[in-house]
Amino acid sequence: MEVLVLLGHCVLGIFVYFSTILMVSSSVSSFPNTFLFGTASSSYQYEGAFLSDGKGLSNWDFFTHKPGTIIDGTTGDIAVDQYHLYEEDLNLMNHVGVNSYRFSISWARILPEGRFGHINWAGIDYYNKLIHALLHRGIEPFVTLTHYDIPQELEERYGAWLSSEVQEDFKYYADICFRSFGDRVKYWTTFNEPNVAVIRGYRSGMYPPSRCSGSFGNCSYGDSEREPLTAAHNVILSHAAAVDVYRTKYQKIQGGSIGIVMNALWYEPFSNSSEDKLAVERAISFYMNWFLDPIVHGKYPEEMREILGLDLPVFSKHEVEKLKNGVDFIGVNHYTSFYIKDCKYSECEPGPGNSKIEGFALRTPQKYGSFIGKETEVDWIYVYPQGLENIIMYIKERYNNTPMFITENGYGYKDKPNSNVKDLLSDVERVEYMASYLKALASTIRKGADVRGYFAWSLLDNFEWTSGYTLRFGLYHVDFGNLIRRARFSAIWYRKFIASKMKKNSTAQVYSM
Ligand code: PNW
Repeated sequence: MEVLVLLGHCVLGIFVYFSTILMVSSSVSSFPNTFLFGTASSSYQYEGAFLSDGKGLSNWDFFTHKPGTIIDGTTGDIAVDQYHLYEEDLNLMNHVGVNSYRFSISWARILPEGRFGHINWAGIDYYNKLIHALLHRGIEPFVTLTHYDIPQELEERYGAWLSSEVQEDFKYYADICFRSFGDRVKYWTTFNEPNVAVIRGYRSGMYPPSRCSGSFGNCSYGDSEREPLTAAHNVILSHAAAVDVYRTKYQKIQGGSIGIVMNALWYEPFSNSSEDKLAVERAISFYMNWFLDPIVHGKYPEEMREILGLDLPVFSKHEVEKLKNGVDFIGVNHYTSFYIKDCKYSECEPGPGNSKIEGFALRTPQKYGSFIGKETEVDWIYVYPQGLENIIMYIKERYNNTPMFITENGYGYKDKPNSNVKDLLSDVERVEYMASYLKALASTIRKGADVRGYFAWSLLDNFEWTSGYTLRFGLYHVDFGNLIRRARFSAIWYRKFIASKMKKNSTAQVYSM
């Protein structure tokens, strides 16, 4: 019915629909049979049930309940209520035809007080039911241990990522997850975008624990030039501790793999000058290689050491040994690209880009009035599919073609409260975006990049962090009044796309009781 309404009403839609199918059909053979096509989500943005069945409070529960933190004053208390509606959502996934689902576990649902309290068996039970329901449908679970949300207890006891104590907590939590779910979960990632979490948590203060200093933001506490480095260091060592547990206790028996998910932007130099080109290298290092270099090569990037000196923590010999080759795969969240302008050798105004913690590189979406790619309704997304190709090839070279997954890629619209059903569902620009990025992805595979999966962000509209419910990233529209889900044009398009590229069940292990 909705299909008819959409196609009937939207001539432009039909045109784009067929032209995008044609656009991508040339790459039919680029995606291997075992390729994972899925959608991605996270516990805080989807689950709701924030106090149900013994769950503890997370840092995000705490943060969203403080007035003035979220643009529309909302919280993830209910979100899309996947905690109760997961069967319905998995049916939608089956309808789209995905063979994988990326979700995250709520740490505070499993360990309400971190390692200082009890295991919440009701939480374990929920994820067991979810995993069972996925495997029953031939959908492979792809699990993130922490997607920004941590038990608030850790914040209050010792300042979470600012203390090395957190490594013990993360290791303890990871061990419980591997032990409880690892017989069925074959893809694990430790962190989602720790670069975004520490930059927004400790440099700009936009995210919990709202710490920053000086002109970096408006916070009561913090040190924007140092704390992000300490937090990142503890994240990296926590990652290494969890990988060590997995490799020594579980991997041989369970046969899965483990990685980390980074937010990866692509940057083009603002000009052809060698200064701007060097600034691009620094920008990538200060954003992504900051975490990946230690995890893969055992040390921080040279550019960071040079600029930050002793502000940058040091790994002990023993830690370096533990760190090296600390991933089986790299998860890449990629949405957009920016220009980079040098602020090391060139004069820049005081303000964004002009600090050592940013590597003296200024990020800007436009040069001389023209944007790097088509603007969207989300103020940080510009459509530049070449950026996906470039960042994948960059990661391939720098990290010895470690297997990669595109763990997020997606397109958002502003919420328009008074739209009619037809407008709510005809997301033509999203289809164009996805088709162009998937085409760029196919090209990297043809060029030899070992990319093994693609997850669209996201199946459903959901709680978009500090933007609350004002931005919509879903292939399905969600009415937040009654939680009804409705297929958008993009859901139907993705279904056709996947059907033309893969055989279902090729990798999913069907689990039966
Ligand atoms: C991701 N950037 O964050 C998160 O993993 C999701 O939880 C979120 O809902 C999604 O993107 C959409 O916003 C990002 O600077 C943070 O390009 C920063 C960027 C991109 C994505």
